[in-house]
Amino acid sequence: MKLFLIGGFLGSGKTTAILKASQLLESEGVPMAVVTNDQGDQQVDAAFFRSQGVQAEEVSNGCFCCNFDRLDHHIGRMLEDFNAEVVFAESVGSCTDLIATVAKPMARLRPDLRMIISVFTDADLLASLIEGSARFTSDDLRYIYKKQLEEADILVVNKIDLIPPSRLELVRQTITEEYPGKVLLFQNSLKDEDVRAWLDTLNEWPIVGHRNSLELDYDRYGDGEAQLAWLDKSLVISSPYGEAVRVADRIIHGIYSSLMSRNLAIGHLKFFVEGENWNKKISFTMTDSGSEQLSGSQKETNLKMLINARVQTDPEQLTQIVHDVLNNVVAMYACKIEVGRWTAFSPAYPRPTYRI
Ligand SMILES: Nc1nc2c(ncn2[C@@H]2O[C@H](COP(=O)(O)OP(=O)(O)O)[C@@H](O)[C@H]2O)c(=O)[nH]1
Ligand SMILES: [Mg+2]
Repeated sequence: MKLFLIGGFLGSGKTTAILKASQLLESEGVPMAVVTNDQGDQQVDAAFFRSQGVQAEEVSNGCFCCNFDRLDHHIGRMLEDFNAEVVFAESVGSCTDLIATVAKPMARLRPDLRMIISVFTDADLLASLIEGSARFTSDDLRYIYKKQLEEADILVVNKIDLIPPSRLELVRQTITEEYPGKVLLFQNSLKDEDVRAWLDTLNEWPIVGHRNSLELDYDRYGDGEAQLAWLDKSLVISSPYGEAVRVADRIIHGIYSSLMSRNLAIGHLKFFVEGENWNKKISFTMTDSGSEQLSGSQKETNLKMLINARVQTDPEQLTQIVHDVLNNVVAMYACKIEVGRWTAFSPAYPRPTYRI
């Protein structure tokens, strides 16, 4: 079996690329599965993969490194119950140190597994970081970002469709200088051909005998992680007049606008919305313009919504922002919003199960 470990910052396009790769593998009859991973236990990515017919399990409440046994349990099940030939494991976007805490322990435990680490980076965000204009100002977050890139077997510069060739060239030059010897792919993960090329590179990858663990300052890593508060929340929206889609759009764009107006850097803000016969994932990252919408015209009286947010603030402010938006929307529309399970917290100091 092949284990494709996928790292890279929040919103860099990991889920998008994995989904397209899954569809390509499915069309070839290759049994595959995905393990998602995030700080909370209600994950938009897992719900989204399942809604697309992909076999998906989740490792919750912290990154793979701190929940290694859960990751291994899922991989074991995918091998035994499902005969998976390929498993994609998508790590938390603020996580690093995958070689020491995931790849090496896994290689000891499962020596027959072929493992390859792809790290995704958003071309626009990387160009902004190089140019000094990125929205996240924290040195600790930049530190995590750079450390993630250092671990890549394959470094995927993603979303190349969103920046002009001159900025892409700047990215190419900088990466080639700073990370010599890495295999670089320039990719638009919305395009079949590009994801096909990534899959081909993964499939042809030689078995890696040894990787160097990162030299990592865990205090800086822990500080960076903690600066991005996590929130997950499930809602049920009921509108007797069939306006639930419009209400959902107001919630989505209300939260986004509120974060932007306070100048809070969005790591990733994701919504998974389910109607009677349809569902949609809406996603905002540090680099996009927030224009994505639910298709507004259909009438629905009930919708389910799952919110995942990772934002550079504290959990209290994040909770308050979401709470205020929900109250405003209820005051504006004749609707009911039932809040189900939710959590909000600053991720704890990373304490890996193993570190080799
Ligand atoms: N234009 C463009 N958008 C992309 C590309 N890859 C991902 N996206 C978008 O970027 C956002 C975040 O993607 P996602 O896969 O959820 O990122 P993840 O957090 O790394 O898993 C989504 O809105 C995607 O549609 C790409 O290559 N080009
Ligand atoms: Mg994802």
